[in-house]
Amino acid sequence: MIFGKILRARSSLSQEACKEGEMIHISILWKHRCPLLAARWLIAAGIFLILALPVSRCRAQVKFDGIDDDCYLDFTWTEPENAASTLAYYNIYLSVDGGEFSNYDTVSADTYAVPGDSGHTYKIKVAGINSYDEEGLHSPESDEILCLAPSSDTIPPKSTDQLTAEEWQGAVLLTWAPVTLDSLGLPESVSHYIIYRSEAPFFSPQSSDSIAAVATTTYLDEGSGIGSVDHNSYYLITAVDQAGNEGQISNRVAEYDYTIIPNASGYHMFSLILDNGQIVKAKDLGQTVPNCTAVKEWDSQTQSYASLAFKIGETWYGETELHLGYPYYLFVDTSQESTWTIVGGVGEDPVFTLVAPGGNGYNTITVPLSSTISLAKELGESIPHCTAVKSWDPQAQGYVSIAFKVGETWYGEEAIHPGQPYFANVTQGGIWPGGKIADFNPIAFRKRGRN
Ligand SMILES: [Ca+2]
Ligand SMILES: [Ca+2]
Repeated sequence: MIFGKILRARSSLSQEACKEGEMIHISILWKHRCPLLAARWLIAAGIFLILALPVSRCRAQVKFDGIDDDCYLDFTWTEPENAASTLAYYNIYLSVDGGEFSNYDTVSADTYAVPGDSGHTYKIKVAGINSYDEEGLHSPESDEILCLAPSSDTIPPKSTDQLTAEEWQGAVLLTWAPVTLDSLGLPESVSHYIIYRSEAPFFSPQSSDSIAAVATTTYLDEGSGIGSVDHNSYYLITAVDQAGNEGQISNRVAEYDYTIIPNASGYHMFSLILDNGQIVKAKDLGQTVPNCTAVKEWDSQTQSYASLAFKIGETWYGETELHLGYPYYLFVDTSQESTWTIVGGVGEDPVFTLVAPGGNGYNTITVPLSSTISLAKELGESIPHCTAVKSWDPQAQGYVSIAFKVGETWYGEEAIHPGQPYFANVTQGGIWPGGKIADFNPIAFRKRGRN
């Protein structure tokens, strides 16, 4: 698709305008490549010229022509209706960078393409020549046209940290603020945005990850993994300017699903793995999960469960602030299998302070989205002073041992999934992951999601 833009034109001349003879309109066509295709563009100011020729009646009809994808300035004018009998050709006079006009070329057509060099300005005027080689009056000068070739803009657009995601009718609706500056903070003309999707949370976008290019600031992905616990979709976008420079990546957003199994009544263990900006307190989480009536957490200091929120009638109670990335237990009463989907911002990895009151203690953890751990025994091995790892079985309403240590050897071949909660026993206090206390700021984390 090619875009051409006419800056100024007049499609017909009034009879009054044709006082002293015959006049011809000249217009310039300003054109550039389709932004979606690529790189070149010309910034131009329009012109229109009136040309006197030794021919008869004036009935101008402006014709626009020359839409293509190169770096040419196409001037177009209209031959008077009765000029054909006397008009032989036109002289083209060209001025570069405000210099003197010189006879640049001749043309028998009523259009002429001046090859433009980036950063230079061009003006033309034309004069008709009749069959006796007599030159008519020169037309007025065109406006000055600045040519900006593709190579002149090498500064990519700024990245956005304003990408948000929400669920909309079973699809992921992405929304972002328009990018209006380049990476230097100067005004930028963005041509389009590229949307990338991957099942790897912290993927580096490749062209194969791009799922769409849009000029708008929203995108609805109907091919997301919503509803599938085995396929979760992670997104980021980039902005591309008119010259084809692609900016740095945006913040990341995602969808993530947990299975709700049919249970007479029982707890599920979910992690608040994404930030949708709306689940802040315990009661918010309870309200979000279908058929949920209570929210608890594991208190590792006392080695017991603590109630955080509950529902009485239709009213939820529970003002405790939750921690993004942390596991919670949700009491769900449903006879149908379903999924709980959370859609929102991907934050920094949570960090867990593990405790061992009396020299032994269980702690709840979430395997971070950035984790590359794939087996339960590797998870156990990565946790300082860990001796056993369990997962919650909502069907049995109990824990299942998935990894344990005998002597110095870890056993446990079960697959581990980022974003999933686990129960780990330690014999001394420690920090996981990372081995040091990270600067985890739940508020900053929250800002990355949807506001
Ligand atoms: Ca730019
Ligand atoms: Ca999914």
